[in-house]
Amino acid sequence: MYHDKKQINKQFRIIIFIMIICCFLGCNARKKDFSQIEEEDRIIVGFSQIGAESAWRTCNTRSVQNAAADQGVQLVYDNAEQKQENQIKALRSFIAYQVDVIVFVPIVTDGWDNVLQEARDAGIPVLVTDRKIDVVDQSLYAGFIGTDSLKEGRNAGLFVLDKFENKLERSENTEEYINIVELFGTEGSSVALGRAEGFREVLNAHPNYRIIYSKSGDFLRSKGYELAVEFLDMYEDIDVIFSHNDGMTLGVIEAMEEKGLLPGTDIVIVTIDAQQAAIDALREGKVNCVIECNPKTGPEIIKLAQKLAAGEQIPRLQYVHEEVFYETDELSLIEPRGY
Ligand code: GYE
Repeated sequence: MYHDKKQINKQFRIIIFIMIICCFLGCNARKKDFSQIEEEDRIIVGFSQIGAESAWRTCNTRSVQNAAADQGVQLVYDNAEQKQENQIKALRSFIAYQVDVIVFVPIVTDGWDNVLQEARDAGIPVLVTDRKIDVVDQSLYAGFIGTDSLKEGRNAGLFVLDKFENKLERSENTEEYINIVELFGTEGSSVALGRAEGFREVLNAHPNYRIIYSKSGDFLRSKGYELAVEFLDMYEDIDVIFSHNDGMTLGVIEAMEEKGLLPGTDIVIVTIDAQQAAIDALREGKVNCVIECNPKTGPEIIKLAQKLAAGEQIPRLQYVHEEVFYETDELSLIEPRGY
């Protein structure tokens, strides 16, 4: 009986698969990874990734793809090219295809309630990773695994306090301010909101620290460069740049050097991700603090997806291990980053 049901289910999936292919071929949809024909009894995971905007992101994607291959899990991957509407389309195609589990990186926190309700109605468990979501009914997803952006922001604030406390203590002038520029990540993303909140939580207790400029560079190097050109023209007395990711920081360094400024010396820079280029900049004295945001979550993600496919419970909230790299550390000991 069970085998007949499974056979019917498989036939149904193949019919759906053919219909989806015809649909996508017909409407010239974005490339999707439905190319692999379902193999008997392999878990099928639909993975909706937001894009390829940074070295962090491409490493994260590679980590999930490699882990799925290592575990014999069939991964149906979709690159949303930075658009939430593409993610929602992908989730709906995963539901139509009746994947066993959905794993997705929500580009922003809001707007997921309806599609997650559809996934639940279809009996498909959902694992949220990297960025968090705000939904009315928390049971619409099984759990979250990713990085603690609030802690990343706090660590950035603590570094800035430590870096400038002596300067302020020596100063007679109680009106002396530490002027901070913030390069914000993607508007509405939980990681940018968390980093900003954690940073402010630490500095709000110290009135001599003020954020004089904060704009979104969308985690993109090109926008980091554009914003740097703007704020370096606007302000002469910037003490600190707090950048939500290394990609934007690399754009800032480029703009500063074009103006003859010394990044890491003329202006202190604290940045998040810890991609190799940022560690190299730390070693060159071009940035002063690099906060790790670990993209290599693939093995843990696939392990959790396998649990969900087996009908098991998973932790609601799981943070991955992260470090902070300071200019005063023994930097030769940092392992190659791999991204
Ligand atoms: O910091 C950035 C990427 O969501 C933690 O997104 C991720 C962030 C990361 O583009 O480089």
